[in-house]
Amino acid sequence: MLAGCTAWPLEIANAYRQADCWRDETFGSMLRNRAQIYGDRIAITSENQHVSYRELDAKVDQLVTGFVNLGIRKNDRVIVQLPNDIEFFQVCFALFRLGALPVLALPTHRYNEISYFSQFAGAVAYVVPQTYLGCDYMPIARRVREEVSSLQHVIVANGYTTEFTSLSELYVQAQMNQCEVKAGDVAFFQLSGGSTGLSKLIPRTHDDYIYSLRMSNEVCQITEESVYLAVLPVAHNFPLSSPGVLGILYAGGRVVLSTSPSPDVAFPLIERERVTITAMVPPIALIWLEAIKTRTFDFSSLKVLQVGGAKLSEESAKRIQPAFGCVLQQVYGMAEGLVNYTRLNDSEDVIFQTQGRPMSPFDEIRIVDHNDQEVEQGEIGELLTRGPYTIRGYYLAEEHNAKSFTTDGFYRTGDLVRLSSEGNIIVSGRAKDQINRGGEKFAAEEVENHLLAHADILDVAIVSMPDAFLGERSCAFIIKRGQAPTLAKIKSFLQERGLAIYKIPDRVEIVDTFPLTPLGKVSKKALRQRFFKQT
Ligand code: J2J
Repeated sequence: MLAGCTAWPLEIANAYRQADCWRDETFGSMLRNRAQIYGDRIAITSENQHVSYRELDAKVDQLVTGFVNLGIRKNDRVIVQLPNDIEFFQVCFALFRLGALPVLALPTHRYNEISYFSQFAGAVAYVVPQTYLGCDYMPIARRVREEVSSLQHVIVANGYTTEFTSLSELYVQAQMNQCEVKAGDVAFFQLSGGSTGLSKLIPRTHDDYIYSLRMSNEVCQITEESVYLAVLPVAHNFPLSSPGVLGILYAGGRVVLSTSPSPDVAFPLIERERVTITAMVPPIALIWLEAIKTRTFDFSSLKVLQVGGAKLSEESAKRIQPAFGCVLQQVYGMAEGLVNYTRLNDSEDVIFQTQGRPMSPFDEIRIVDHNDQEVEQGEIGELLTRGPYTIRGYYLAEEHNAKSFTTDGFYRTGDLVRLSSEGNIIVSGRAKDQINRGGEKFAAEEVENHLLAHADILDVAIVSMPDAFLGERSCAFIIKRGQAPTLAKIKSFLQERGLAIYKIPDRVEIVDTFPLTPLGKVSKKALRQRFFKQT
């Protein structure tokens, strides 16, 4: 495995192979094979563009040659920051086929995140749109290109550039490129939500990720007749793999990409494209539930509406089926691996009240107390997990890995959960110092560190506060040094530092002191209790 990654122990890897979890398949060979089977069937639709399996495969070959001509090689890291567009998949599959490693940044990331990922990963290239949703990415690209010595190429995906390389120029006549990619190799990096400092890089192998697609397809009953509408940003693990775009391509189905989750865009797509399954975070489900009250669309093709990424309230869960006439599936997953689903034929109680159960019989879960002892059935504890598609360590993070994984390889999810009597997981809270703002996650510490650089701030604690729409928003408790900084000042300060907008606090409270835990650490729990009704 790539240096800096933690491999599964040999005997366990062999067991996963023998159990037919890992089938020695790579993304490159998977696409080739699907192109042979499904040929001219449409693989992906995006606005007025359609690409068939055969065309996708051919474009990917052209791009492999274009990347090789640029000097991109096996194991090179490439930051990919592309919106929901066919090009996202052409770029990723070309890198997969070449054995180069995409680092999947989100379109909402800004200078601060891109600069860090590029530096940390030692990236050689950055693939980015010129502009998207009002953001001009070129100043970010310019600065990162200047500051990160490993970064040799900025590849611009839409628009015209003389300054950088245009992606369109890299579709050249395909040559036979000898790229030896093994199924056990890392295929790409996902990003963690982060609990301390910046996001960690999550190495996912061809073997483990493809297994997760196969299991997801089985649980979600995906076939070549399935039509998946991607409304969430496809770089995110949920719309990418649960079963997401890649699951659908694995099954020979059809993907429809939406650049926005807005009902104005998504509802007509469901009707026109006869969408059978789509996935969203709870705030989008709430928007859809409101929008459907006043509009009539033919949703008769829609069989499954998945909600995950953050906790869905029981009250909202109950409204899905009557409003859309399809089954609700709750999905509790993580980019590190483990994905839990409610099953399509589960009872209403299970679908409304739980976040489902692991998708693979080889997923191992433990729910433990502070001393890593398993709690009694039904009690709340931290969820630990390991299995055939859950990583054994973050990339280049030895110290952090010692805290995030047990010595016997279980990943500490940082989620507080309990098991229902039938063995379904109910997410009940969080042990990690993270904010989950409607599915967008970040470590409180990352933002705290930025704010500590502000001249008027002596100390700061970022805390989640309950919110009816997003589930949570963030509040910065500040002990001031000079003048009390206002929310507007904090916002522009963080924006100037190039922080993604979703990480900017929604509220600022000036306090004199912080409540402390018996060990003398800031008690965020006490802060939350003092200021907000719920904890
Ligand atoms: C409560 N909390 C949830 C849920 C995730 C499928 C679906 C989601 C993700 C994802 C994913 C939750 N209820 N239904 O990768 O493949 C919180 C937990 C978890 C963290 C992981 C997938 N679903 N969460 O959201 O890596 O705290 O993955 O540990 O972005 O989101 O976040 P992420």
